[in-house]
This record gives sequence, structure tokens and C-alpha cells, in this order.
Amino acid sequence: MLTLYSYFRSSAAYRVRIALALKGLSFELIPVELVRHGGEQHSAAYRALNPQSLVPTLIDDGVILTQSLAIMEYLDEAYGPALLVPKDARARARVRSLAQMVACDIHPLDNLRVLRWLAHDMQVEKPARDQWYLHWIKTGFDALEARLQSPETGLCSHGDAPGLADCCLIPQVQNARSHSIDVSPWPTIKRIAEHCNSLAAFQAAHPDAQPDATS
Ligand SMILES: N[C@@H](CCC(=O)N[C@@H](CS)C(=O)NCC(=O)O)C(=O)O
Repeated sequence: MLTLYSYFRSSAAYRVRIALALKGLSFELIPVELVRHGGEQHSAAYRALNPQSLVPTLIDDGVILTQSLAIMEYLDEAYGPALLVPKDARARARVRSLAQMVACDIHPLDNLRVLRWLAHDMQVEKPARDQWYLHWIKTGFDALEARLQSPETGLCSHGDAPGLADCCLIPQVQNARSHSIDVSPWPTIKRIAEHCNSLAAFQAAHPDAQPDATS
């Protein structure tokens, strides 16, 4: 029995929702309201599951898993056949590298708690916060776009089938769009996002399709 603690707009939870859908795994979804009422991620009950106060958290038969990259690779290994990372060691390293470019080097800098800390603790005004957000998207997407100029890139980040890199990329593109950033300057990223978003697994995982989605 799989239970996912998720928030509809969380791109880290969105990654895991895509992975679960690609793997065809059914799960119970428990929404964690990150924004209103001070944020349920800070409650004692949630911190007991995830001391970082971050979503996602996955429970598999009572075992608590945190960190989206670890969760996705766990799902791929525990519920075969593996499809999120390639078997070949070099290809696997490429896919993990693309995934980490988003999950380790873009997302943490533009995360909710960072933007809130800038606003409330550092008193940074909205135009400067928007500049911060755009800077880290641009820095990361410029590098990713360059890295994707490879014969190994296909309809998706690696070949024609979606995998770990796409589970990370598509939520980051959605996140950028929700901040009114046009992704046209990164045509390969844009093309891959358009393709993935046409697939049922990505549509099922989309923020707007979640039970806790609000306008
Ligand atoms: N590295 C973590 C990042 C998780 C994360 O940053 N989650 C965000 C939502 S995308 C969150 O829970 N933020 C709550 C907050 O900022 O207070 C992962 O990949 O699981």
C-alpha cells in the first residue's frame, strides 16, 4: 500500500506523481497544505514523518521514504520492470545528471521556503524576488538546453521514452510557467515538455488534476 503526501503545486511531489503514473502504481494521496494556515508541513504530525517539513513523503507498507529522487529510484527498483533509469551505466549517469541539474541546482534556490525567507526575513521586494527566481531558472535552463543538444536526446530527455530526467524537468517547466516565464528561449526543453504533457501519465500528475487543486 503506497501513500503519498503531496501538495498540488509542489514540483517535488509532482515528480513522484509522474513516476507513480508512469509505473502504473495506484496510491492513496494525502494533501499537505503548504501555504495556507501557516503550512501543514510544519505540524508536529507531519514533521514526525518528514523532519525537513517538505513534501513529498511516501509511505510504503509503513516504511517512510523522503526526497523525491530517492523515492522515484526506490519505486523503479521495488516495482519492476525498471523504466525510469536506463540499465547502461553511462546512460544512467546521463539521466541522473539531467535530473539533478533540475532537482539539486535549480529547484532548491526557487523553493517556497527560500522565496518566503527572502520576502519575510530579508525584506526583499517582489521585483527583486522575481529577478532571483528568473536568474536561477535561466542559469539552469541555459545549461540544461546545452546539455540536451545530444543524439541521446529524443522525444524525451533521454531517448523517446519518459524517465527520471523528465519527471524532474516537466514540473520545473510548469513551475516556471506559473511564474509567467516564457520557455521559448529553450526550444529543446519546450519541445520535450510539450511531448511529455501530451502523455496520460503526465496529465494525471499535473497540478490541476489533483484533488487539492485550487485556482
Ligand atoms: N529535495 C527535496 C525537495 C522537497 C521540497 O523542496 N518540497 C517543497 C515543495 S516543492 C516543500 O515542501 N516546500 C515547503 C516549504 O518550502 O515550506 C525533494 O526532492 O523531495
